[in-house]
Amino acid sequence: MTRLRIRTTWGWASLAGVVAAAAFLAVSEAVAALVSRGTSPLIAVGSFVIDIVPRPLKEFAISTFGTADKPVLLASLAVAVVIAAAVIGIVETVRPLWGIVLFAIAAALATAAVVTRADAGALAGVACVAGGAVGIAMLLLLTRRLRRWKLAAAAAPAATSPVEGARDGASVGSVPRPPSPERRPKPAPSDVQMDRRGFFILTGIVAASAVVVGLGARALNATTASIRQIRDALRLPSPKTTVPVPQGAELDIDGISPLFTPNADFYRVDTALTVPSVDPNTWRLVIDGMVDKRVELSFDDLIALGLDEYVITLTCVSNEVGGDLVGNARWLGVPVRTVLAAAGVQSGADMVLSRSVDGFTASTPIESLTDPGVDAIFAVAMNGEPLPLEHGFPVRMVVPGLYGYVSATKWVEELKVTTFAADTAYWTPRGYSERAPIKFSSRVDTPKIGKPVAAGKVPIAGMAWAQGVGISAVEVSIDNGEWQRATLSSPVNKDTWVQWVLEWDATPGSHYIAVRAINAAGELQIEEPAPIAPDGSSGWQRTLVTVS
Ligand SMILES: Nc1nc2c(c(=O)[nH]1)N[C@H]1C(S)=C(S)[C@@H](COP(=O)(O)O)O[C@H]1N2
Ligand SMILES: [Mo]
Repeated sequence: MTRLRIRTTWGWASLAGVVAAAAFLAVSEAVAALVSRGTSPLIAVGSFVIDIVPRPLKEFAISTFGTADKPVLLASLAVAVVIAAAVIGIVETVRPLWGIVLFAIAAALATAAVVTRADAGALAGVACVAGGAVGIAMLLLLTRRLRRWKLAAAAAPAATSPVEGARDGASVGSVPRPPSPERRPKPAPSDVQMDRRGFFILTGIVAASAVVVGLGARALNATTASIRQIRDALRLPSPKTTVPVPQGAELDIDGISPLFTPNADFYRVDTALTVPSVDPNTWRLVIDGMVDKRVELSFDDLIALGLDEYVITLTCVSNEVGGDLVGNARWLGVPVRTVLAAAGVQSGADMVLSRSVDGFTASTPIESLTDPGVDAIFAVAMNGEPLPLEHGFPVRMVVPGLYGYVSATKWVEELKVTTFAADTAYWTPRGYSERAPIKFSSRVDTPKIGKPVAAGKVPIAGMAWAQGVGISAVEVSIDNGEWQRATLSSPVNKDTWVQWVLEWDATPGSHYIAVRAINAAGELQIEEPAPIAPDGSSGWQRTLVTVS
């Protein structure tokens, strides 16, 4: 590689380094907004540095700057980052690839700092790695451009830039002379000028994009973080009623799903690119459409209606037979019918279109929301805590017996009482049915396919659900043998899944296991397989177990 002299390039080279670093931070922050919801690599690295600052220095900072110690430390960190980025830019310009190596080391250190933060998690590390890759690409791009310009300038000192031209000739403020073609033979933009312009344009574009993306993502992450704090500080009143869990509701079997799905393990399905940040203090629920009077409720208004506990198993239409897009939780909420009654549903309405702050809509048959026998609720708590942000904070709907996409609107803000003829929900034009009751189903949790078990007594166990009706039996067939009745856990209610188990004397070899449920209405689970679209999968799960 041709050598460039630092003296002629250091300024622009520093700029290239700083802009590449800005791209790194912006992309990290943006990816963090998408994948790790509110955790910020920037803040994580800052906190990490604060944590590792030696105690004497920390004490010096506190005694010198008082409560401003953290901003001062962060500002020093920012200055350090700018200096390091500038040095990397210079190194990469005069010694190509060495700057990249330094940049990669810095990005790796930042990633390590981020993933070791307890509150950031591995996904924030992914954000850092993505940012690092983009930063390196930008550093490469910008310094290559800069080298092209500077090398061309060094090779052609005569075809010089206007700045240098001004130095040897016309002085500022002098009367412009008409250009004389004899003395100035090259008025068209030279290669040097083109390369110079190329570098400036590219630097400008990358810098502007980094600022826009970075600030946008930072704002988004900051909002999410502040809503998270509001949620953490929220104290909900105790429910008026709770749901008793009967003896024997939970079987003690290795590998079976727990009766209540912990929030952290609860499946999440939504169309939201980033989790909506909804402040309960400004949130409003509007009931409008075919109603006698439009109703608007604040979060406090809703809570003031009184909370009751419900246990309802939620299921996604995208759940394949044997799949895990199903979960069970204790919810605290208010019946939807109470709120609809306050608005007064007009005759002729057959559907409620619920709308989320993010534009998602669900079409729920009105009887599922008004029937006193169906516990359709506005839920505000899940398993003993306010709804997690990703599960619809501050308020979502939960309707037993209907797939989530036609009922379980998260971050709900409006219920429009309407008709199926007049309104269409989000998934309806996208290949899914406008009505979608849950097809009751059963699944094997253990033994798992690909996980051999030892011969002898082996429990075959799993879950079964028939929301709104209940499960009356689960049957298992081994190697196409007779259907045997499994033992069921005591159901909490008809809307909740049950566990089942069949003790099996496993003999070495491969065995087929099939499972099917019978609901409390005496109907047999549909045997005919169906894909998830348009209204949910069906079929009996058949799985293969290896016994050694
Ligand atoms: N706002 C909004 N609510 C939504 C969805 C969505 O995409 N956006 N998806 C629905 C679907 S398809 C399902 S299965 C459930 C999933 O709820 P969960 O993510 O809390 O498990 O939410 C429903 N509510
Ligand atoms: Mo779903």
